[in-house]
Amino acid sequence: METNRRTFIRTSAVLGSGLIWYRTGALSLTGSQGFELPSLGFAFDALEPYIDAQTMQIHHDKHHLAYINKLNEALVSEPSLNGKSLNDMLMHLPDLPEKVRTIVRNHGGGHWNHSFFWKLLRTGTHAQGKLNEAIVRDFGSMENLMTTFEKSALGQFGSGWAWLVSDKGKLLVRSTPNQDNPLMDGVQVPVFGIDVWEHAYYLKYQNRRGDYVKAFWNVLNWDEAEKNYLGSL
Ligand code: MN3
Repeated sequence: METNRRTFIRTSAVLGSGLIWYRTGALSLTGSQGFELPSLGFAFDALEPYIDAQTMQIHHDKHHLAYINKLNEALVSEPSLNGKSLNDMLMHLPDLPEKVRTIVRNHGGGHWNHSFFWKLLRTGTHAQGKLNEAIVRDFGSMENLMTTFEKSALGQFGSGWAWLVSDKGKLLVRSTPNQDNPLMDGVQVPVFGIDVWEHAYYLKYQNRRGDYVKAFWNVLNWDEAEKNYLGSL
């Protein structure tokens, strides 16, 4: 009995210090020692009725956090990666030690993609500026971009993401499976993307991924997309 209790206390102490270690680690996306869940930046119900509050809460507080925890757990065993940025690791996956490569790809990819995605969600913005000009130049019209993007999001079999990417300023639509992202190819810069895992829409839209993708246009933060595009030039 006493032994069990002592074991319990010791285990709690270890878990406790682990939590402190995560909390005091480097900031999200800028270091590999304890990545942290970034704040969503808006209320869970801010995107209603297009994306419901319960989906946002579970998606951010449970799914995104789980990617971060798994990533941190794996990196504890690989101190050679201390101080490397997540971008750097994702852009050079083949250079990573094999024992953490898949975890960084899946869970580091998950952390990057979701951190990117939250900033791209806001109602009431409109396409303008250089990005809007480039969309008309490369797709002919906004309608054509939307159709192409929706097709890509619907055509991604199973879980994944659809993206608008900039390849040195030229815009392209593509999709990636699982938590892969365009950084992993090392050339293209994501301008915006949509999470088409079922956890992103199933509570509200069930099997109707197409309705969710169409609703996305109402919550896409074009100001953030413009920033991403300008950063790619
Ligand atoms: Mn997701």
